[in-house]
Amino acid sequence: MRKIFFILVSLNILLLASCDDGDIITTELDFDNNFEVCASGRDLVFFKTKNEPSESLSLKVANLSLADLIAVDEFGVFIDTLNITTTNIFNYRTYRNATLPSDLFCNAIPNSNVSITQDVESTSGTAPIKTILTEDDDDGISIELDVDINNNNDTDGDGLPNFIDADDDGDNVLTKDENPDPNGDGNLDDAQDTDEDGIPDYLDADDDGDGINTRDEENDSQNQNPADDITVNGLPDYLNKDVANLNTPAATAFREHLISQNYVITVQIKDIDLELISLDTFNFGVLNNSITTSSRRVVPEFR
Ligand SMILES: [Ca+2]
Ligand SMILES: [Ca+2]
Ligand SMILES: [Ca+2]
Ligand SMILES: [Ca+2]
Repeated sequence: MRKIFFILVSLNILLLASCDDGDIITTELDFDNNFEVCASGRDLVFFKTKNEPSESLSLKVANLSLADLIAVDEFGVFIDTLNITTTNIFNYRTYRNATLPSDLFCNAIPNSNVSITQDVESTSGTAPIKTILTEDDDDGISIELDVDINNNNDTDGDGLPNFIDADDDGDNVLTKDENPDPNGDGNLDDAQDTDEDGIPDYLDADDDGDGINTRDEENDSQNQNPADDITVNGLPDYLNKDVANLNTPAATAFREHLISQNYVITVQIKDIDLELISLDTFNFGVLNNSITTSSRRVVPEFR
């Protein structure tokens, strides 16, 4: 009789097939680290597939939505542990198909071209899920430098820490447009400093040193964008110390900020029993899906 055992070695599963003649055949199930998800009614199916040989691992989850997966708390974290049951079933399948179709899961009508050769399931175990949200201002400064270089997590005091503040000095000119790293080498020593006062433009409230704050140099249109107020020579007034119009109304609002969001959603499979297969812990991987990237818009309170 042919017996099949699975053991966990590091992050990989090794398939040991003990044949009648005593030979041991070892096959590595080397799924990559990503998994996918599809919604079916009120249920989700987490799945991952591979070819050569064609195999899949899947977990059906009842009463969980894609929105639930990114409903993080104030610290940007969502944690849940799903029970693998007769409702939430974990499956390992092998297929006769040389290449698996992209619509393998979540079809109301199963793909008639798919031929399953082996289908084993576990109705016990758990599936811990963890989501971690990271946000960035995409301002051209790494998150690490955005925090450290200023020794002040919120330079302009607008409530947005520098690593998610696209306008670090609150002058209504985006940091990425104030040339914080002209040669793009990650070293900010060459940051643009128009008035040469030792404070780079992206941290300087008065870039040209004419005594008028940059955000107040909107001589043409008061639209929270000093970059489009140009009086002479094609140079924005906020960078031209020879243009300082004291009659221009002072700024009354901050510009809108766009903050990008990235959700890293990981799933583990613990203590499953696939008939002849048992696993303590298997890293199902990181979700690859469009819901993991998003953004939010903020207009900081003016101060
Ligand atoms: Ca800020
Ligand atoms: Ca700025
Ligand atoms: Ca300066
Ligand atoms: Ca100025």
